[in-house]
Amino acid sequence: MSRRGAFIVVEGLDRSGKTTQTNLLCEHLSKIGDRPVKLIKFPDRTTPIGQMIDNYLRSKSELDDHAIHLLFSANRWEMRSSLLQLLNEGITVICDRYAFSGVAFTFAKSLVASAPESTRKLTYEWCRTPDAGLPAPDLILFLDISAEVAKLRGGYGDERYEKAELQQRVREVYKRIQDDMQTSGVHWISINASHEMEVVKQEICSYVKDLSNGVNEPIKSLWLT
Ligand code: T5A
Ligand code: NA
Repeated sequence: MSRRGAFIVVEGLDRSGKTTQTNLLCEHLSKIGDRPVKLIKFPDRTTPIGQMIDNYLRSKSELDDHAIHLLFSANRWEMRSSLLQLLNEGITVICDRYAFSGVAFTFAKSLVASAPESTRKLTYEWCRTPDAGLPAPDLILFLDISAEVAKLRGGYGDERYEKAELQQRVREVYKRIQDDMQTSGVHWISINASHEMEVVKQEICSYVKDLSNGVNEPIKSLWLT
């Protein structure tokens, strides 16, 4: 396995089906590819930083919006060396949420009318900066769904960010990130996630074939020019 593993990120709104689809994708790539596949997710709630994030998301603690943003980013940086090691060992890595969630959710908060003044002053650039330099994915699969349809799915409403206005803003910010990524040459595919699970799965599978046996190019860095 001289080729490094592919790094595939799945993004989307809450309840868009990321966990369902990353599991299915993992199975599919294990079948069609010539190498092991590993599934990771952010936030990784198992580390000390991840536990702070978990408490915050479940409203067991309060944090300034800047501070929680930096914790989400730190939670990715603490995984960086093991992520690179997996890819360099030739393992395909599928990642449930990444830096794009970080930007989408924090910047969306700044667009909500009732946000505190310091949060309303957050800029898109500020939101991107802490994640600049992390390993860049080879492919981003964005599960697109309206906040209304997502809301009808099981469990919606338990965590802090699962509110209609914020989710609507998150979807808008993801569109901006999509444009941003296309101009930077990173492959971003938007998938209609309101279809049945099997239909979404088939569409996702149609985009990953080329990556199943690894990648020849070096790993790029995110948001560095
Ligand atoms: N966050 C995250 C930040 O603010 N900054 C960051 O940097 C990061 C990384 C937690 C929160 O943290 C925020 C974003 C989030 O608000 P999380 O732990 O990933 O992030 O939690 P969620 O995204 O909320 O994960 P969910 O479990 O809610 O949603 P999924 O994974 O998108 O959806 P899934 O697969 O669990 O499916 C949800 C339900 O819908 C059904 C499933 O069976 C399940 O009941 N379902 C479908 N139903 C109908 N049709 C389909 N096609 C379906 N697919 C799934
Ligand atoms: Na999930």
